[in-house]
This record gives sequence, structure tokens and C-alpha cells, in this order.
Amino acid sequence: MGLNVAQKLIQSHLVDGKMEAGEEVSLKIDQTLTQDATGTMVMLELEAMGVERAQTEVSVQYVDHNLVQEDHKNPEDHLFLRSACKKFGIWYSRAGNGVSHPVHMERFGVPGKTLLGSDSHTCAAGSMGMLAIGAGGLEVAFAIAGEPFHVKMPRIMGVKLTGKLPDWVSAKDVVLEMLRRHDVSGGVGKIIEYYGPGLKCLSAMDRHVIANMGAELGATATVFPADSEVRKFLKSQRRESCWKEVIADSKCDYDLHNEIDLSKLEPLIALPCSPGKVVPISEVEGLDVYQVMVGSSANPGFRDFAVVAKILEGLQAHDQVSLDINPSSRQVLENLARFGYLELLIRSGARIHQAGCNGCIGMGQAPAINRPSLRTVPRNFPGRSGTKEDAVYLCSPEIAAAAAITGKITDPRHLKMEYPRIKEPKNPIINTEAVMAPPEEGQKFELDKGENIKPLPHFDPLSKSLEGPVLIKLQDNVSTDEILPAGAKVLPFRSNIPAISQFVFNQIDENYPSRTHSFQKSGHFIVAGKNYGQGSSREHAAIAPRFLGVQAVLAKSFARIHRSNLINFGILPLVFEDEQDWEKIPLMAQLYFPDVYEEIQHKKYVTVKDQAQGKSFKLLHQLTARELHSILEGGLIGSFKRRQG
Ligand code: MIC
Repeated sequence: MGLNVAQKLIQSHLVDGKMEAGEEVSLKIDQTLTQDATGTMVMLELEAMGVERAQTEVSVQYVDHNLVQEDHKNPEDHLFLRSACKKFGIWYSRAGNGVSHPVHMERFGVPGKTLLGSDSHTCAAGSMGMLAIGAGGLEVAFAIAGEPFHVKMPRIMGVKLTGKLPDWVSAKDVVLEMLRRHDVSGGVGKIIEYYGPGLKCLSAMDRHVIANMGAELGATATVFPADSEVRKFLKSQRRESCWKEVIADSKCDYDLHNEIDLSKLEPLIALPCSPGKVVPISEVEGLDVYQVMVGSSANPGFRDFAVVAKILEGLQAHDQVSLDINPSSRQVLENLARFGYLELLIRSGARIHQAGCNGCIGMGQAPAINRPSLRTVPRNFPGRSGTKEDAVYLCSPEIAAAAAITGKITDPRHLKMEYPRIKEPKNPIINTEAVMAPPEEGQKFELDKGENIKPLPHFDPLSKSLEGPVLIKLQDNVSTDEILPAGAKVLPFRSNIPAISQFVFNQIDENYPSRTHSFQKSGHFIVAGKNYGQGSSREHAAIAPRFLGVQAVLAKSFARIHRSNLINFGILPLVFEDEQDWEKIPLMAQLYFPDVYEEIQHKKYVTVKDQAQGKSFKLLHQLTARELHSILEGGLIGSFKRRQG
């Protein structure tokens, strides 16, 4: 039996383990990516681990999230990151260069390589035939230190693409169709591999759109073959020498099968407040729109902006619509300017912002309460935009442009114009200066720690028993945006755990942090539903609760990255053996784990007693030997240090 692309990538990087679904595999990591909102922690972790220099082939630090400089905090983080890149031998992409994922694809992506990034959308690089995985910051710090990455071998879902995209339907609709079919946890424990004749009509950047939002499906990774389209892309970036064909063997198979006939797709839209609430646009056509935002890692291509510019050519954005354009990379912005599209956008009334994530992560551009905001971004979890009662819809650039013109949700096929098919420029500007190389080895650099850089908190090893109240009880699909909000108010504290911890669960229950005060030392618990911690990779959603005293999370199930983050910082992730038990543990229940330290080492489950009811429940810990070690030591840093002696 031949191998599919995912299997080939895993096999060529396998350090340990068997390629059998569910078995833990250890993979060699060739490249890492960090962004500023998670990178400050990664650099502090490298310092705490005593790492001297990056051991990867390439590690890149991007500054793309914390761009609004309302006070000293964000610029201090930028300076800290610049100094850390020099110290640890990491490439540096300065503020204004653009979103990590498209810039990585332009400058560093290489078919056949592995990439680990402290951002859930790292999977976007699967568009180039890479095995690209989002992870918590500490796991990326380990990869920078030369350690392998450990993950349960996913099942591979093969998605056969046939047909050709119709006019006014684009790559975003392909991934929205996947979300319509599989919802936000449909990809959990899976790698999604696209193949088939339909690939021919998807450029490498179109594939980036689809691979990027594999994160919204909860998938471990998304992969495309490195075929002639990838070669064309690399050639356009003057990096053709990096191309290597990575395609599936003709006799390969997949664990799961899916098929999409591209020619049958129609324009789709995800309703507030989940990327999984996808409907055909006809279901919401006519609704008033107050903001249209184009950009982000989900629609970062030159084409994605140029098509909006062409649709708007000679027209004005509707007077009630704020049309926000967030260029994805400096290079895309330069090319939009050179080839005349930027002028069209400016003329149409668009607001042009610097290249970066901006409003996608609530860093400015927050919408008005309950006023529909149409965005080409990847996610619309409640409050992520910076406005608690927001109404964010996810859509393609074509739908975004149509709404900008009419002020209403509009099926772009109803615009009375010809579909502008965009041709990539023949001779684009290639900006190789923007990202700065690390200095040669051997020089010594100090970390530049401004006031906003606070040391990593220390966490104690696990006690013999645990006791405390349940201070919050949650439903299914709680995202890390709800555990630890994004937005311009909170993001500047990403390098300051004590300060950011005061925002934990702010979207759901503002009083949670104050309730934890009496239990910060003695400990307390979280009870959650299914897919707990979906979405962003931010490890702060584990570190800050741990700082507030969380000892264990009792859930129906966990999202992959968040579960690892909990373990990495010594929080025990426990799964109800019987899901019905979720009902039986109320908020403020006083829980007692009499023998947790012994049980997790010798049994598959731990026992917890609700002291008021006198009832006991069994919860599965599902820890591998390596994970167990981390929990016993109070987190991975402790166990790493001990290992180093
Ligand atoms: C996101 O899109 O949610 C983010 C912001 O890029 C995060 C990372 C973060 O929270 O810093 C992600 O996707 O991992």
C-alpha cells in the first residue's frame, strides 16, 4: 500500500512511535513560527530553560498581533522580542510586515518540512506540502531547543476535490462547506488531506485559505500536495529552488473519505458566533451590514484584496459601512500599490490599515453592539472582536465586497457585473529585506526587558490529594477566546501573567477572578462541556487559570492544543467517564480528590468526591507517560530543568 502526503510527511520526521491512529508519535521539527502575542512567553520560557541558541533549521518571530500602541506595553514587547531574536538566533519580522502565516509562506515555507507554531493557524502552511501544526508556546520553545514534538497520530481524512469553482465562489467557500458539514470539532484528532482533479483550480494561496481554517475544524493539520501550483508560487517568490514534489502514492488510502464537487458550491456565510454555523447566503440576504473587514490569515492572498478592489472599482462603499482593509503582508501591500488596486480601494472609501492581524483579534476595529460585521477572518467566537455583544459573520472577499457596496448581506451573484477573475501579476515585487536574519553565532546579547515583561510564575508539583470548590461551570465548545479574551484591552498583558489573569472568563462571568482570591493557594476546579478550549493556541488560557489556582478541569472532552497547554502548566485535564455526570456536579460543589497523585500513576481514572452530596465520580485522565511526568512536576518547565540536571 502506498502512502498519502500526510503519512509521507510524518514518516520522514518520525523520531519515535508508530504511525497508528491514536498512538503517540514524536516528530522532528524543522521550522518554528512564533507571533508576538504568544512569542513573549516563548522567549521567557527559552530563558527559563537555559536555551542558548535555536536548534531548528529556521525559527521566525513575527510581530503581527499587538500593533496598537496605546501606551508603553506593546512597544516594550516588540523591543523584548527583537533582543530575544538576537540572543537565541531567530529571524525577526517587525511590526507592519504582516501576518505570520502568509509571510512565512512567502519567505520560509519549504515543501516536505515540518513547522510548529505558537498560533493555531500555523496549519495554513499545509498549503505548500508541509506538515504544519499549531501548538502551545512551551511546545514551540521545546522545538526551538531541538526537542521533538509529541502528538497522537491523527486519522487522515482524504477530501477529494472534483469540478471547478463557479464565478463568485472562492476558496473560503470550500472551507466553509467543510465547516457546514463537520462543524467546529469535526476535525479533532484528524489530518485533513485534499486531493483530486479539483486542486487544479486552487492556487497555493487559495489552498492557504482552506488549510488555515482547518484550525476551525479542530484538525491537527491540513495538507495539500506540493505540486506544480506550489512550484509556481515558489517561483513567483524567486524561491523555486526550495520546491520539491511531495505527492501521494497512486495506491494510497485514507482512514476517512469525503468529496466536494467544487462546481456545485455556492456562496456561504458563517453566522454569529461560531465558524461552524454555516448557511447558504440566501438565508440571510438583505440583512443590514455596518462593517466589512477584509484581510487576516484566512484570506491573505493578493487576489483576495484585488478582487474586492475590482468589484468596488468606480463605486463607493455604502455610507453606513466601515470598510476596513487589513493587508496581510507588506509585500502584498506593495503589490496592490504597484498594480493599481490600492488606489481603487482608497477611492472607494476603504480604510487602509497597516499589514497585520488587527481587527481579526480585536486589536482595534471593534464593531458596534449587535450590528452585523462581515469579515473574511477565520473565527467569530463571542466577543473576540473586542465588543462583547458582537455579531460577526465570516465570508469570502466576494461577499464582503458585495455588502460593502449595498450595505446589506448580498449574494455577490446578484451584483450586476461580470466576475472579475484576478490574474497574479507576472513580475511582482518581492520583499526580501523586511524579515531580519539573526546575527551569527558567538555574539552575546542581553534581553531587553521593559516594565511590561514579568517573570514566568513558578508552579508547585502535584500534591497527594486535591480539594476545593468548582468556581465555574461551562457548556460545550467554550473557546480560548472566552477563557482568556483577546482584544486591545487584554492583549498587551500577554507578557504579564498576574495582570492578564484578572481577565480570565471575562466574557462569561466577570466575577470569576475575584471568586478565586480565597482559593489561589489552596486550589479550585473548572467543570466544562465538550471540546473545551477550542480555537486559539494561547497558552495564557492555561497559565493564567493556573496562576489563579485551577488544579484540574473536569470536561466532557478537550480541544487538542488546549489540553496540551493545561498539561504543560500542571493542570490536570480529566474527562467524565459518564458524560451524564456533568449534570451532577453543580457550581460551587466542594470537590475532594483523596488519592490523585497515586491514582494517575497507577490507574486509568481518578476518583473525585462531591463532599456535600457524598457522591463519588470517576474521571479518566488519558495521560501518556510523558504527560504524566509534566503533571507530577507541576508543568513541563520543571520536568525539563530536572532532566537537564
Ligand atoms: C487567533 O487567531 O486566535 C490567534 C490570536 O492568532 C491565536 C493566538 C493567540 O491567541 O495569540 C491563535 O490562533 O492561536
